[in-house]
Amino acid sequence: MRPATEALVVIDLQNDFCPGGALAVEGGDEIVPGVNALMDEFRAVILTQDWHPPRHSSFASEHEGKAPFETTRMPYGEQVLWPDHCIQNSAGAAFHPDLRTGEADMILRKGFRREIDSYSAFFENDHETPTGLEGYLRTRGIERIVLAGLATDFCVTWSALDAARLGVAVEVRQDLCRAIDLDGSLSDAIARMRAAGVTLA
Ligand code: VGL
Ligand code: ZN
Repeated sequence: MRPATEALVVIDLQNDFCPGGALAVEGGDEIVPGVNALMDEFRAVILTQDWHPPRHSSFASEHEGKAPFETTRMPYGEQVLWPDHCIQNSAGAAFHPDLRTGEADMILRKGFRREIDSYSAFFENDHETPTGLEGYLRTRGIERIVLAGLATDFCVTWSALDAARLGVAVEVRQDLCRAIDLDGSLSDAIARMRAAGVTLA
């Protein structure tokens, strides 16, 4: 058992990011058994859930003439446009059916404001609007997090970089993550995590 100062944070292990889902990540479902097993080592387990209202501004379908995986300029910066995914209360937004959700101390939902996307578990994509996770970790005395989940090069990386910026020690279990990998986004993400001092296991 690990010390109470460490938490496992499982990012977006939801049906829409698994094979057959709206924004399927190759092999996304393969990590479920390993993530489940890892939960037994931790005194604190947090799950995040991508949780968009219908017509969310990150959906390509909201931008005329745009296709999924193209980008657009939003007031807060460049935004990749996605297929409609993880719509609140839909089957696609549910956790993978084999994930041990009962082990979670907290389930953190993000991306619920229509006008702004939220990849990171800590901040929305403006890098300013907090989700509340920092306060949760600090008030529980958690100083180190281990990350697993989907997708390596988006929500996992953005969460890891924010943790490092906040002074929370962070390890990414690459074997328990899978990537979308748009135009080299995975190698880019790994380089940025390395540079930020994230432990890549
Ligand atoms: C994610 C794209 C859009 C993720 C979420 O979980 O990595 N990616 N929404
Ligand atoms: Zn999303």
